Amino acid sequence: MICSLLESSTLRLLAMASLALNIAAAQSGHPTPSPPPPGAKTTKCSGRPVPQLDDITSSTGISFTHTSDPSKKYIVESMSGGVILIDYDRDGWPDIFFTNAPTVEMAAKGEKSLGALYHNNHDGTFTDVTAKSGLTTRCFGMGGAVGDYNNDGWPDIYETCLGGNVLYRNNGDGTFTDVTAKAGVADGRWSTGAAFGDYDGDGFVDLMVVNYVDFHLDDLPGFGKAPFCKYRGIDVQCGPRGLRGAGDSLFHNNGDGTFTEVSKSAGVADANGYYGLGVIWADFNNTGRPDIYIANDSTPKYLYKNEGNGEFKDIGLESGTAVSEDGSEQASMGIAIGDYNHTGRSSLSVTNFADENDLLYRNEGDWNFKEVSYPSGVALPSLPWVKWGTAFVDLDNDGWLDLIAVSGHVYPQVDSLPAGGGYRQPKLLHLNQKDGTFCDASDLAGPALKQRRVSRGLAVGDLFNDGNMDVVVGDIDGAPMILRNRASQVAIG
Ligand SMILES: [Ca+2]
Ligand SMILES: [Ca+2]
Ligand SMILES: [Ca+2]
Ligand SMILES: [Ca+2]
Repeated sequence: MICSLLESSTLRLLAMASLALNIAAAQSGHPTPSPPPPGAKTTKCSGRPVPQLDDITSSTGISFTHTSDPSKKYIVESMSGGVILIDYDRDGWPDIFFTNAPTVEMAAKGEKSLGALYHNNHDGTFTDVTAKSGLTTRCFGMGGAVGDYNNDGWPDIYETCLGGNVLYRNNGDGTFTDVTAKAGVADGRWSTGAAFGDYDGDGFVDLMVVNYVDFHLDDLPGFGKAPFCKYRGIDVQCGPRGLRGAGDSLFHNNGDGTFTEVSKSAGVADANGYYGLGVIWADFNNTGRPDIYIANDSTPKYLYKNEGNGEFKDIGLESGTAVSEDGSEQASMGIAIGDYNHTGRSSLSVTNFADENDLLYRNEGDWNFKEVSYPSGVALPSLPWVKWGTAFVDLDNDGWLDLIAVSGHVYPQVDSLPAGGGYRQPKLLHLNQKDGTFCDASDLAGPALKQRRVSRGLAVGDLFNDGNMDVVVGDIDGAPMILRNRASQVAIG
């Protein structure tokens, strides 16, 4: 909220009132977002080094390509493309797992997809070890999370899917075993985001899973057939507006390899059926007990405060993190978390749809967040694009977190429109100016970020142990991108 503490309660009341209006408007098509505030401008980075992100994919040996139906007639075909970094063999070098999803036509014939695990060979190349790793349970994959659920020191993988998620136990010898049934964490709905966090302090990580639309392959919404299946006058896939949402799951870790689903008693079941996409655990008020933040598409976001007794309370609206400053619910595809302004508190950034700016919620402490998207400089450059995976990451090693996001539209049909960002889109890079603001370096970090792609997943890590954080991007139409950060080879922006 861009206002003082006293003013903010008034603004939030207004926000709640306009929220009801927006939910009504949301029943048909895309509501019109508010225009940028007067005087909003982009600050291009200048007079400073800009880290160069080189596309080295072709020399890495990574040949994975996401399965794709080019027409994307169903929303479920637009939402995959997750990527996970995991040092599964604990050799000190991050390895990469890409999720994959079939087309609806394939799924109707009972076909599912195989993701891909690539082992980091320490020399800039990777080897496909999917088959021998046992990460071979096929599903309609989306994203996932890494956590050591059984405290044996080996990181395990949870993959989210449509119609049944998968928990892979890391056996510590380069192989995994699908333990979903024993662990009781399949869910079975259309799961998108997942995250591990120990909310009750018993030493075992618990698992929050968010679900998107109540989607059934045997009851497909007809392409272009209803008002909510139109975009700027053209026929597109239906949803999420107009479709039923799905609730969320919290799996409490019993400490014996099994979990118990406790979302109702914990207060995080999402009885509203909001369209969940992203989830993170973060200890927003530094009590040692992590809270939950959930990005819901086209509906208010949840900030679940950990009450310390196994229960959570949604304080999204009161905290200022449920909607934008003007009370709009937005598409909310990705979440980044980080102390970008060195206050000791975790702030939040959320990526949004085209014409909806990305959000920066500055954590002021005491559960008060200020939306500073425009004044911080991250909003305006984001407006043309449909943004997904995002992260706070210090790409130039100056000790201050920068912000990166990847983009790509959901409707291939937008290429027939005379205006707009198109289906394939570039990426966004905001460099931290150490004063609470960011400058735009999206077209200064080398050609890779400017290349138009249909990106979804984003993971950051030091792939080559050279002290520079690298970037891995999962695309839904085509191959992923491995972006090597050559922080030492800088261009002066
Ligand atoms: Ca490794
Ligand atoms: Ca483990
Ligand atoms: Ca726990
Ligand atoms: Ca930085």
